[in-house]
Amino acid sequence: MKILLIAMPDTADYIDNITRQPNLALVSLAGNLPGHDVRVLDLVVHKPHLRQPIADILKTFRPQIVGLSAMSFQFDTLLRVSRYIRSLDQQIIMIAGGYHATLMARDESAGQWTDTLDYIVRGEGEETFRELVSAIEKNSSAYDGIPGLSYRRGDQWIHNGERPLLDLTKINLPLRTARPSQNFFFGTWSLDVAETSRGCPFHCKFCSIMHMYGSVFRQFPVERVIADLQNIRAQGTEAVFFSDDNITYDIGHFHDICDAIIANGLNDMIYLTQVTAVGLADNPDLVVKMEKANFKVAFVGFESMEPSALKEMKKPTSPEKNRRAAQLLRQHHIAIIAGCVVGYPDDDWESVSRQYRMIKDLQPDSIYAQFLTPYPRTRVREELQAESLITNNDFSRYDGFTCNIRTRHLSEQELFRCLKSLTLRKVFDPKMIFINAFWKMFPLWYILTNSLKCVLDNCYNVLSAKQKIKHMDI
Ligand code: B12
Repeated sequence: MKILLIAMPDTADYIDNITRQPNLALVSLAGNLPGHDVRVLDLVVHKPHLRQPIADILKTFRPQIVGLSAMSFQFDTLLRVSRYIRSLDQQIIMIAGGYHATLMARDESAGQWTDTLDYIVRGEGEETFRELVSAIEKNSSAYDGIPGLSYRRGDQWIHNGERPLLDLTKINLPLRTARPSQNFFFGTWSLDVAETSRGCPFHCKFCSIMHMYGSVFRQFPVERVIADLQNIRAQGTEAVFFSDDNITYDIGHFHDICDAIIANGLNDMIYLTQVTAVGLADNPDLVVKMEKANFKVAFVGFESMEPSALKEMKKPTSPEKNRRAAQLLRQHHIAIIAGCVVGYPDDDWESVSRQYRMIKDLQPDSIYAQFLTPYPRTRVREELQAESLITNNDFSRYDGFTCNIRTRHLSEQELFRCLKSLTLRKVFDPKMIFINAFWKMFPLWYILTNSLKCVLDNCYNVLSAKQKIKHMDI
């Protein structure tokens, strides 16, 4: 069968200013559909002009099945893309997957999807999607035997039981050649995304992944990871972002990955990854090895320097661990993107400013400052709802950088203005400029693309007290 897989174009402001990431899920699905002709379209490459590239590939490739992937803030776009495709070709079978579809398939709001979607794949998709495609190919309507599938009967969804978590040793490598173009970057490096594990056993209240993987952590075999990295290098890609939720959970496995990267001479590529502060702080020798393996950027979920806020959010770290992790990364020349979250129920202007200042004192190279966001089906959503602290339920605004809450002391506008003015002032803070690794890595790009855009965006944000909406032509 001819299968077109489409990743949504929506991105949060901060992301646009520093990276364009390919969707890993869809090339993983493509690698697990032997015998089928699969193409992957990352619409982020084409935004805001989406109609032409979609119409072109429908005309030239003529897919029978279209699979669509979206996070919660991208799902509105998914529905519009799906309806646009239907307006061009009534026969196409439309299938949705990914976070929002998994979280909300059984929610009444899914009733609004039946005009355009035929199937929903919940959870990990490699096996469910393969079984669904072969059932469609055989024209069999025996869908009730496929775990993890929701299928439409008229305007009703029928939900099959959950699929157990996949055996990662049985998942084929991603088919990265299924993408027509490799136009992705971090700064001035060409970029691709890979994974060495899935899942995280922690229970942070704002996180959605336990609805995908429960609290189970699974590792991919080291040989498989190396084979995947060799595929990426063979395409001439310079840098790889590891999308693991918690690559520092199994320290032994991460050591083995670094050793294998070095042993296979793959440390001529640049590595970026998300890490936990606690994982690094307790394992300084790991950071030594990360440097040898050519890790250059670490996205660290510090989240807060306030013990009560960390406790409140069940985030297993402490201000001391955060400081230690930051110190180790700087010592080993790994740039720090500091993740921090503001807008906890008791936050006021002073506490948010203090938080931001304390995160800045970790001397990061960039600050990824988000508002506490009540993503669907998270513990934090229940708690904020119970206190009527959620000010907006339109999930298309849930990109982490738009404020959808208030606190007991700040309105949504006040909280929004508070963080955006701190973000604006940061650009001119000598402490964030002169020791900044990104300045050294890509000076011109960092000034023109990152800093200038950050200033323009946040001037607009502070003056208008609202996040700019990015419109697409669909
Ligand atoms: C990599 C990543 C990023 C990257 C790049 C994302 C991108 N390409 O845009 C960066 C760091 C930029 C990022 C940013 C954000 N992210 Co992010 N991110 C991830 C992360 C860690 C990995 C995603 C991934 O590649 N997983 C590996 C692949 C193989 O798994 P998968 O995507 O789940 O796909 C599988 C299934 O979902 C399913 N599937 C998926 N799509 C489809 C489609 C079809 C047709 C089918 C059949 C099946 C299917 O099958 C796949 C294979 O099993 C996830 C957490 C996670 N582990 O998934 C968070 C996650 C997706 N991000 C999240 C969020 C909220 C964001 C932000 C909006 C805010 C923030 N927290 O930073 C921003 C903004 C994103 C943007 N685009 O601007 C949330 C989404 C929650 C929700 N309800 O939507 C997650 C779940 C994190 C969390 N802790 O809750 N993110």
